[in-house]
Amino acid sequence: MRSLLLVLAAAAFTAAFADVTATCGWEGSDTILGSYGDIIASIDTDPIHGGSQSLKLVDDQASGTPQAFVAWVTGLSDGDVVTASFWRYDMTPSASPSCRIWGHWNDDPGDIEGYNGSAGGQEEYGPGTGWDMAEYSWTVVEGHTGLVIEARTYSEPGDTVWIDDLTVTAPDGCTIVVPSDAQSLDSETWAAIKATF
Ligand SMILES: [Ca+2]
Repeated sequence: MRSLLLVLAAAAFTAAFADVTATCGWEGSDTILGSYGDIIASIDTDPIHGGSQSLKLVDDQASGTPQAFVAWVTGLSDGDVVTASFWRYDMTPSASPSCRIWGHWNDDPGDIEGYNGSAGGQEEYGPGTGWDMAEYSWTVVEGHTGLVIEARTYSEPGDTVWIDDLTVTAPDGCTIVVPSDAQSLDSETWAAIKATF
């Protein structure tokens, strides 16, 4: 929680339009905030986009599209815009495994598992020639107050993608939760965040 607050405070003082920004490079031991479907998330050291670690996602279900929750934005109002990006890695052009950035509404600020419908996401699956940046912007509609940002994997069981260098920007006054980059705060950090809701 401490690192998150520092990020938010720094962003609030420096952003031109008073947006709040949170980042994650998976440089600590936190992996993901939650998931839908069966996906195995772990910290890896090859390949990496920045720093010395990345997030490895392995599809662990027979069919469908597992989702790894990588960020959670609360305090939203209609018309607000949330933009998120991360770098994704696969080496299979026009074939699985692939990865897209996606989102769903969650109007319960106390439960990351809440679900209030798909918010849509990225159309294209990337070139599949190494690292490329996946980015999407959502505009809040229909009274939604929270958004969970997902890394979706499109793959067969066992297929693997990596992601790194997540950035999420939301209007001033919103709260953004991302996995902590702090090495020593890992499990305590997320527990503390959950306890505050
Ligand atoms: Ca990294």
